[in-house]
Amino acid sequence: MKVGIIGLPQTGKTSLYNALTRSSVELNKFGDTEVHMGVIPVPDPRFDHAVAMCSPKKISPATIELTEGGARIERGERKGQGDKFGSDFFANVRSVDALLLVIRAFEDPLVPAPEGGVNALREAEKILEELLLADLTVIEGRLEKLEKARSQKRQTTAEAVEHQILDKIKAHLENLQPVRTLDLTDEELKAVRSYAFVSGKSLILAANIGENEVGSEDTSALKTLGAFAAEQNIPLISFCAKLEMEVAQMEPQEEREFLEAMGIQEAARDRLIRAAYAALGLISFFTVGEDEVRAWTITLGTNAVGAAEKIHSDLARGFIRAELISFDDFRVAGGCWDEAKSAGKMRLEGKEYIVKDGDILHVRFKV
Ligand SMILES: Nc1nc2c(ncn2[C@@H]2O[C@H](COP(=O)(O)OP(=O)(O)OP(=O)(O)O)[C@@H](O)[C@H]2O)c(=O)[nH]1
Ligand SMILES: [Mg+2]
Repeated sequence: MKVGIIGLPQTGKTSLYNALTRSSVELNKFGDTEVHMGVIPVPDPRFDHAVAMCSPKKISPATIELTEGGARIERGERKGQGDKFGSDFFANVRSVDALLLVIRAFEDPLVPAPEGGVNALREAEKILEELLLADLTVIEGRLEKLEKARSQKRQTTAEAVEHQILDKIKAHLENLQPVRTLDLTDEELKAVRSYAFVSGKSLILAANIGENEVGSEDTSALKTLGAFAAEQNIPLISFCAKLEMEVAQMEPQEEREFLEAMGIQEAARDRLIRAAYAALGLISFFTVGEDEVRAWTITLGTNAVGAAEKIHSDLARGFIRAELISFDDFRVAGGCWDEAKSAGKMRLEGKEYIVKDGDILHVRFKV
């Protein structure tokens, strides 16, 4: 899964990137247009439990690929100009599955604020609108070509279908609704997948709050943003990027103590990753053994063959049965696969079985 961090200048995007990936990319490097990319393991206590029980030679947790930076927004130089979104603003996130939108909610006289001051709600609304506009621009450009072809009676059947779907999406966008909320059939989705509409991606709002607000996150600004997010059905998470960046450099023990002292229940790293999983409707299943304990990411509702396919296409092609232990049974049995199996916790499931979050699978197959 790929996640892209976006947001206005000086909102804490790079700080958040550093916190999530435990890196130390330099902040405030003037004119930095570099794209940063990092792979982070998905924290999962069930996975840790399986590793402890199986002591495998190899450990492969689920991962998220994170990108940040590269997009240019020019700060309006004169009053009233506002921020200008370059055409490349969303270019770097076309290929991601989910967007992490950083909203500035911290006051700091040393960090240049947007025109009109810090206003989390206005900022969120602004970017959401930019997402819609970016998609509209793409659609209008394409529709112009399609219309020309139609008027010259040289439109293919595929183009006619595409034309119809784009008209539908355009109307939706013009109603200020993101592609994300438009009900499209699988076929329609397939026909326009290559556009990678930015307003069609899963979205998570990440409010970057000040150090002094940590632990008492009921400020009126956050409440207003929260109400907006709820109304738009967008998950919202608040954190302090500056602190989280420091936390990410600590040893686990030190980190726990620091978070506790600050009144932070759980590092933003863990909360954000979980939110991204949930927003994308993703779950994990595991394969366990002495050689490797591995977490696999699938979408909610994937059946046993689909899960097998994830591991290897041969497993799906020659699928016979899935040997399966639910995570709760696995935990109760103690030990690794063999112990749970001896305890009578293993079941056999067919192709159509819908894999549950945390299931432990072993695919019987023959090719
Ligand atoms: N007080 C405070 N300052 C922060 C916080 N998060 C980031 N900053 C500061 O804000 C400035 C910008 O942070 P970055 O992480 O570089 O923000 P950015 O969005 O990557 O900025 P650009 O790349 O310039 O768009 C830095 O000086 C940070 O130290 C925060 O939670 N509190
Ligand atoms: Mg930056």
